[in-house]
Amino acid sequence: MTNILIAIIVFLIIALLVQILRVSELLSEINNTDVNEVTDEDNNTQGKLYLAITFIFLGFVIWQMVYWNHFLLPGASSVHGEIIDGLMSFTMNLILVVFFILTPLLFYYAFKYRGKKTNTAYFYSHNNKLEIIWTIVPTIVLSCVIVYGLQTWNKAMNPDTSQSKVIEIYAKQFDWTARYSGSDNQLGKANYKLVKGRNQLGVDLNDEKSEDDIVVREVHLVKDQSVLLKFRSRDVIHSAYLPHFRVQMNCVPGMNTQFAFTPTQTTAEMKEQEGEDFEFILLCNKICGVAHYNMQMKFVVETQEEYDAWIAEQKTLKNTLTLK
Ligand SMILES: [Cu+2]
Repeated sequence: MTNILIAIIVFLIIALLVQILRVSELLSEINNTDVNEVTDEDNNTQGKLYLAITFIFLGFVIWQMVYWNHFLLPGASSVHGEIIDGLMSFTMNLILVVFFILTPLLFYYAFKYRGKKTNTAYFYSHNNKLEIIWTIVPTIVLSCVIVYGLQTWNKAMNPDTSQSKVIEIYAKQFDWTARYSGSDNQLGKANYKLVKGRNQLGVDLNDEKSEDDIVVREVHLVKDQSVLLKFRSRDVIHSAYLPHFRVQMNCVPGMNTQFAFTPTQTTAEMKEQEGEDFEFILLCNKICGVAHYNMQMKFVVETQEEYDAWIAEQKTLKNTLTLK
């Protein structure tokens, strides 16, 4: 109802403006003047409005940056996340510096060269020196940004995984399940054809590597210890997203993808920093269906002792499936 009323009001305001315009046209016809003629006074008003807009617009940008700053993620909680944050702040700062220099100039020149009755246009075809400067300077700056970006990508995507603990993250509509590879650090084979009853991941129980695999609904990691997440999806493309670790990887049916990282802060340390409600979470970042928003799994980062105590309580998959 409110929306209909707003629409009617907007329509009436437009109708009113049209009528005012019509009246002023009729008046000018009576007075024998041309309403479409632009006077120097009009140009002065427009020029000053440009100057006012510069301050209002830049003020609004600064206000947004300060007022909404708390919506940004806290600093990265992983080794590679810190270099990704570094790239992000470098790029943002570069953009902001250019923005805060160019925007005032743009509006100032619109004011400075506002129309005047006595002005005539100056003919200026082109200037080779200027063309060279504004081609070469952006080329050098952008090339540096690209090289910096590629180096960051290489460091983040190709870490040494020889010592990483292997954990499988399994996506399906609409939840996550994790499988620890156990003491052999090797995941048993799995196949979608074996998905049955409580064996929701389709793990091949005849494969001896699966003997010590542990299936859980919450992931525990040890601080400063590298972990290699291997992703699978049962149905559609999901995207495993761990914002605090700056980790994101697609989970594609029929394909294995992976991401290795090292957490640098425990959940307890983050709770001290960000408040008691803080949790590391795994989200799905692909709109994969109606309950997509519900795909969440808790990640806990803790000390080696806490982790050992937790993992000792977990039953192996083989045990869970044979204990009816
Ligand atoms: Cu999903």
